[in-house]
Amino acid sequence: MTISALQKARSTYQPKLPAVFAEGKPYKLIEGEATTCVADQEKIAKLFKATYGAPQLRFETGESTTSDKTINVGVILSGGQAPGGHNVIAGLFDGLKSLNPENKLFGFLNGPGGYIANDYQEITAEFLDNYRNTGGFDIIGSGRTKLETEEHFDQGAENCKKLGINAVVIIGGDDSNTNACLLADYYKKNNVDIQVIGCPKTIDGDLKNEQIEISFGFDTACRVYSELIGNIMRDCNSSKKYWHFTRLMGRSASHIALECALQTQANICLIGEEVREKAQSLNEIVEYMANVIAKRAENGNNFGVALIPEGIVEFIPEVGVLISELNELLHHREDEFNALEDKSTKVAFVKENLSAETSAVYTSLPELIQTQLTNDRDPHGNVQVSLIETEKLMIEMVDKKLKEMKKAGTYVGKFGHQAHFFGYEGRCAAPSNFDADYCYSIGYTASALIGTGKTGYMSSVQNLTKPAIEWTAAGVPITMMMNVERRHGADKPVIQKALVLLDGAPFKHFVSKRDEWAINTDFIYPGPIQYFGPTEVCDQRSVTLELEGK
Ligand code: FBP
Repeated sequence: MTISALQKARSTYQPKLPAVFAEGKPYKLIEGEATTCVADQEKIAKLFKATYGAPQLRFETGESTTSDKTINVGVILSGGQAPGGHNVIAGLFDGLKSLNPENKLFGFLNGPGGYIANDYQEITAEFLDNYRNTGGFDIIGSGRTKLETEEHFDQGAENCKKLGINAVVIIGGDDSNTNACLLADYYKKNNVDIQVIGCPKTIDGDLKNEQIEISFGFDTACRVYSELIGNIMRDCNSSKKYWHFTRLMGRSASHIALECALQTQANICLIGEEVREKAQSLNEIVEYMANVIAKRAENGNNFGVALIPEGIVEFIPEVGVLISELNELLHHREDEFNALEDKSTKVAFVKENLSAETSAVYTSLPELIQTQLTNDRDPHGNVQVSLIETEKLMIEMVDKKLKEMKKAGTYVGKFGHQAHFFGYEGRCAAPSNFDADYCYSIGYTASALIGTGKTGYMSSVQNLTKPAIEWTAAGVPITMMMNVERRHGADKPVIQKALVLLDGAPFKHFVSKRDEWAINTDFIYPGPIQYFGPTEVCDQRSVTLELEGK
């Protein structure tokens, strides 16, 4: 197999570990106080009788408390790709081998579906070596099948039994870790001898809390997008003729857009959580953007960069209502809808069957967006925001608004525009040094949790603004992160999603600067991720992490 010169050089990179694991010394487990959960304590305690209330854990150098009996472990990659997944597996593998060289690691193929179907591959040292420090989840593949019914759990246990597997590591986002928690509780309650450990993954950065400082992949993905945004900024600052409307991934939370705005100082960045808090209508958002464009035009600057988080559509009150009415309609009348022949009859069907007010909102949207809103739902019946071209919606509406302003004499410029969507470009990038180290440490910590017989824990590496040697390795009971939410008409225990906090340091910093960045051309050009060189260039932390750390 031919590999790039960078991949070859990068394969020799030895990811850094927290001091407790770095020197291969024995380590011991320290148990903290019993825990509760973020909300709905009684309900969560009842739902997770076997695992609720477990103590927080951390590892320290000292007389070993780990078992050296042979362990076989299964690993699953779940959901969207995030840079560093291969290093979680590498850390897990190396950690397991350090406990006992006879330990084995099996990868279930293509996500949780492989766990149910017993599709697996043994991960050997030779096989793994091709994947160290690389992006992607292709080592074993990923998938979005949900592991949530007792039949799935029993089938998985049956498959583990055949392979002699005593522990399963689920690398996933909030939903997959919620299911890891259900799985751990189910096995413990039924005396099934399989431990379950979760690892916090998602570029969206919305699986975080006091114990999980950031999900892995966020750092690298944001660096890739910021590099591209910076390049676009230099281009538009050179030709001075386009506004670039750029949509960024993030299914729900706007962390990615916010981080990219902080890294590049874009002229406009919308934040979904603020839109919801202020109940801003689509028209108000369009007015805000048009006013910034008009103001820059007054100074002769008919160019700029606007960042739009893909999840924003669901935060705009009237569009959020439209999407949930649409989800209901297409769920309940799916067959009727699917039988319709072409796009225009589908759009007409939707217009007729929404409530009058919502139908008016739908009708006011550009035709392209009307069609996109009726596209296929995800496996849970929700609209797939990554398929809605909000950047084009905004361009069309802003263009209309600017024409009105021109007529009224309040806009003097020329609106040339380009649309971009950055998402898939960053999800499989070679992990930054931070993600390479962080992921390897998360995997290694997972092996330590397994070696000490724990279940229902998320592997947690903390103190991340400090150099890796000062990081701490910990275990957090997944139940601690749970609350009860209404999902599809039923109360469900779920890990609380971390949205952008409007009183948090990153957002506050952005607010203190955004008016300046809107009018001036204060662009920062971050350039590509650097893997080799001075530490201030290669080991930077995301601005979000730095500001939250302070
Ligand atoms: P996860 O939450 O599973 O990590 O995935 C996040 C994400 O990358 C979102 O940013 C995006 O909306 C979505 O996945 C796209 O999903 P898909 O890969 O199925 O197109």
